[in-house]
Amino acid sequence: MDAVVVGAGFAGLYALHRLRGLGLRAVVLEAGDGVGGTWFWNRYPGARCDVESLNYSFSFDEDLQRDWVWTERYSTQAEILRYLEHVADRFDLRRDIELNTRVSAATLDEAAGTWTVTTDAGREITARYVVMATGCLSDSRVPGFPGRDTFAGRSFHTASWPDDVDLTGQRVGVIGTGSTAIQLIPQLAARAEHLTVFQRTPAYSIPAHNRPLGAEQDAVKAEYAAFRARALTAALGIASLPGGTGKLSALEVSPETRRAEFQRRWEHGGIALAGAFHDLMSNPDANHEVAEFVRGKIAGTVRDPSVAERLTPRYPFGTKRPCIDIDYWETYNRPNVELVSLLDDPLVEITPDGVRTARAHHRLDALVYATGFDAFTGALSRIRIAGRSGRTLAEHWADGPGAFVGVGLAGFPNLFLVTGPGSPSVLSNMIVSIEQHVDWIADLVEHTEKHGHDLVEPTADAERDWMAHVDQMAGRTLYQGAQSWFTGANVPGKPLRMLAYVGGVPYFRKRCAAIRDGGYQELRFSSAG
Ligand code: NA7
Repeated sequence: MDAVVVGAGFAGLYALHRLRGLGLRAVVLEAGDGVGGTWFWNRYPGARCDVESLNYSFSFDEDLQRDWVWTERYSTQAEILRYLEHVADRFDLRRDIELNTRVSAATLDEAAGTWTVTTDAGREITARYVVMATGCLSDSRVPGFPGRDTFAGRSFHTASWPDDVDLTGQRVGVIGTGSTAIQLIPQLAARAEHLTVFQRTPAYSIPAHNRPLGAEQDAVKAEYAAFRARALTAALGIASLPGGTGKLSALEVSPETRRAEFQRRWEHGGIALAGAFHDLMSNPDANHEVAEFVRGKIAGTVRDPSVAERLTPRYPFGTKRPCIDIDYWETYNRPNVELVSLLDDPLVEITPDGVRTARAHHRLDALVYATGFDAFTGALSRIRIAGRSGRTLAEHWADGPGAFVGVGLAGFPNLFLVTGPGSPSVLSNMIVSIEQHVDWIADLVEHTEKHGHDLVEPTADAERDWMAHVDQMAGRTLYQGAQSWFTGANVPGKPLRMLAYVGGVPYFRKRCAAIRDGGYQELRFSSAG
């Protein structure tokens, strides 16, 4: 093949489309038995995107964006999966996608200028280019709780929700209170006889105010190009946030004005609150104001003050990804929902019929792990990637993961990451970032082909300088040092580094465009052998 793409989610589907457009013979290898990536796997009750549908969709094809009809402000997993299946059919992608095919290794042959991609089944495919469209949140993790394997009931991670499970009338436990759990908990509470939530760190959550999409969809479609253009000027790559990112400091306005702005955005719903003032993520005092605002909402919603207190986060707002919910705080007012704070009452072990904490044994029929992912690097680390001189990606990343503009790795020519570490990725609308990365990769491949080069990779200096910039920008914010999957702190032993670029979508795009327009000075082109 000319190119192998790993993964058939948003990134892999678009990469196949673009590479084909260059006249390359490309194949997508996908571990699942369907397309959709993240949206194929995460099918727990309540799974939705926390970016609005009209933003969280491909912009590369005018007819596609006009024809597809979204039904709700925030799409369900099922609807996004239907959309991706439609994309696969509409652009005739399936004939070059191999499902049930997990990639285990990718090895560079320097002399030939090719990569050999090996699958779990032992098949080898040789290609000149490899695109790792493996997702930022695709490698799920279940911590090694003592006794985990002794549990006699059903237990599973949210990213591998079984088709045949029915938790109606059961005693159910959930470990975790991140974005996933916050979507899941109200759904489980409505069907379980009893739901026990095991919470380590409380979350900040903002109501989605989800609703059916009415006339606003037609209004956006009437000027979709302008709507998409506005998204590219927004730090998060999202159009239509009321007022965008505020120009003022939270500390330069009166308490009444500040509160009114927070309230306006709270009522709008979703991530708009995080952009109320420009310094919420850089100035601890400004951050304190928005954190206190959300704490007040929790206290005002959860009726039992001791439950409200345990649900109240005390770390800076937004340093763990803020959650967007439907009836999350209200769920704790239900009589069948119990909150166990593992900070006060640590988890001791999992037993055959429940979870034992320091103070009690919680009897359960089913146990759900909403315990998150090895973000950014987990899926890549599972593949043995060996570049020049046999040096592996694990060796390359020994001191901390990174990539030149989140895409390229020195010593790994012709291998590209999509939304890898060092790109805005999860701090942006993923679809905006995926399209930008795939387009940038396609332009680079085209340039490489046109000029008769065999191999292209960033220089070691360019990669180091970019990641120094990523670190420096993160150092100006409250993200640095956060105990979150943003920094790898949720995976024991993972080197700590803020892996998403905090500089925003517009600057990142400008920088990538300048590299291309400047003739790729930061990259090294070479001949095989
Ligand atoms: P997250 O946001 O990583 O949440 C995982 C949750 O699991 C979080 O509350 C963790 O608590 C908890 N957790 C993890 N390990 C443990 C252990 N050992 N003991 C107790 N609790 C634990 O993953 P999600 O799936 O919710 O969301 C991921 C992203 O997907 C989300 O942000 C969206 O972008 C989509 P902790 O905070 O580590 O104390």
